[in-house]
Amino acid sequence: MKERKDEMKKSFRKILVICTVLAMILGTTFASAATKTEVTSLDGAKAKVQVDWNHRYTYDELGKQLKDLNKAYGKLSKLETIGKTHEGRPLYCMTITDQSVAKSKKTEVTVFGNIHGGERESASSAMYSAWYLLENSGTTKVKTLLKNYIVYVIPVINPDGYEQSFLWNTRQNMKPTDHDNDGVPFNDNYKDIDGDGYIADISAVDAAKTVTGSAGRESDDANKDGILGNDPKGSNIDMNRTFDYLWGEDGVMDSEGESPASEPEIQAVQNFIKAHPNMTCLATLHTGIQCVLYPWGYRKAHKDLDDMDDIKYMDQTAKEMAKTIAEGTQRNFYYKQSYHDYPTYSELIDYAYGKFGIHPYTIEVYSGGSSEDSAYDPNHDLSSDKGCKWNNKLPDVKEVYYTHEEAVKILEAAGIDPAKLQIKDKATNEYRPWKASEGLLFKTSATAQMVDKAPEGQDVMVNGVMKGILKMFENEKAVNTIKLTVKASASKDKVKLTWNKSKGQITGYQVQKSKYSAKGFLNVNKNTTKTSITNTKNLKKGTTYYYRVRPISKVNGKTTYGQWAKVSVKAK
Ligand SMILES: [Ca+2]
Ligand SMILES: [Ca+2]
Ligand SMILES: [Ca+2]
Ligand SMILES: [Zn+2]
Repeated sequence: MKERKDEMKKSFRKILVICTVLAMILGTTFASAATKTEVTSLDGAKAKVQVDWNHRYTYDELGKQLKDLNKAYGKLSKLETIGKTHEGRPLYCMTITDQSVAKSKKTEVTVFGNIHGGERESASSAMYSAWYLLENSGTTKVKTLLKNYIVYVIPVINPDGYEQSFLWNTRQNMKPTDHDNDGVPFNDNYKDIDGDGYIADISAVDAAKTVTGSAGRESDDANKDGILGNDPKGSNIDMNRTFDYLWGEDGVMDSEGESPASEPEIQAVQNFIKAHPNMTCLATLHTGIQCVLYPWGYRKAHKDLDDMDDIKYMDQTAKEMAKTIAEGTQRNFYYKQSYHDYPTYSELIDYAYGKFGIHPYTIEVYSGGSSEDSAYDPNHDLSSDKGCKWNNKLPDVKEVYYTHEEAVKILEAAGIDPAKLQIKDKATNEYRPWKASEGLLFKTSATAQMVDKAPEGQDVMVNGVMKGILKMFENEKAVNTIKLTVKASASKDKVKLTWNKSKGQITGYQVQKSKYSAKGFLNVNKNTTKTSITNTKNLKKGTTYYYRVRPISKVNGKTTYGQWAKVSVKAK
């Protein structure tokens, strides 16, 4: 045994030497072979573009990451600007696909992120999908995917809101707005004046530290009216209520802007969707709850309406996505028709589905905080929002009390005249001067303390959500790319055809027959929803018949066909 072992050791050593030499010669080949193992957020060190998925990046930094990815994977990616924001920031769109395969043979899908500026986890998640696909483009899985799909990633629809949210979390865009009607927009934005880096809500308090009124929110009162933070950056517009679909028809004018698609960011998104009529599905990522939602936002599904098959299809896909994301993140997620979460008008998903028949899904990627029942449960009822929290410990509300004298110093250092400071009195709800008997209490919420941080476990979140997005891709094959597998069998006076139930936007199947292999085909059934058919008419014993079957997709009046799959059989 011993000798044998030594022999083995020797030959093993020889192999090692050969391998080392080979590795030196074929260094580059070995390196590229190594990238074939999947790179995830958790082992991102292997990636060409280094990203810390637990870091909160600025919009400029996200732009840099996209440019770096585009440089590193130029053959698979294209980085474009599809528009500009009010503040002049570019709206990026990254196209990811294997360009050697013709466009007509691929399914077009889109990932949108961050229509609501403060929901930055959604931007990280969209960025991750671009990063993941490119960094893993050497794996068989992603290679195949990029041959079959064109993936568009628009990671941030609202860059201005994204940036403002480093100061104060807001979902709005930055259309210039003059909240205090002094003729100058945004001339009392929030500003940290006590030097802790965050924006507090300020209360006037008496000697017993009981709140006597509100002193507004931290600012340097640039508009000099004595009221703190009364012209902050923010438009009062929720861009996800401004799409040109049933705009304004809810009868409540609140956050939907002046007219349909009034905002440049949304015009860019609408133009992008219009320019990609073959897109079959999209995901639009949000933060705030943990779920997958599908159309409609404005009304319930109804069994008598002709979109019911489609609604059922999206319901099933949303369920599979929610399940996949829950497993991937090890947190609970749910799914619902968007209306049942809460009714809304003129959302991106209603626009995309209502106008173009695209299957759109809202994915809400994160709900901060924790509740007693938020532990991951693999058997969690996917239709219930119960326990769908990320189970993170968020910072406690921070309260700092300043005596009148201390507060005067802080105000003066910020250029504010303490004698002019206005307090909205708690009892009268009217403005009045700040009293010498009052101190100030700075209260900083958990959200305000999180403006520059990513939540704990964001790296796990982005990876799990990516799996849900891949599930959406897989389910949503464009019908023109689908070729079925058809089998035929003959028995006395009968030919039976069966075919597979393929995933994708299929609403029916067309079946034709001919005596010739390449001509003369006539319909056996123009449109059946079944996956088998029995032909008894016009069969002559001993004659060979040719059949062909293709899938049909009819979404919102638009009919598309898949490829013919042929089979021949001799009648009995
Ligand atoms: Ca103003
Ligand atoms: Ca502060
Ligand atoms: Ca002011
Ligand atoms: Zn949102």
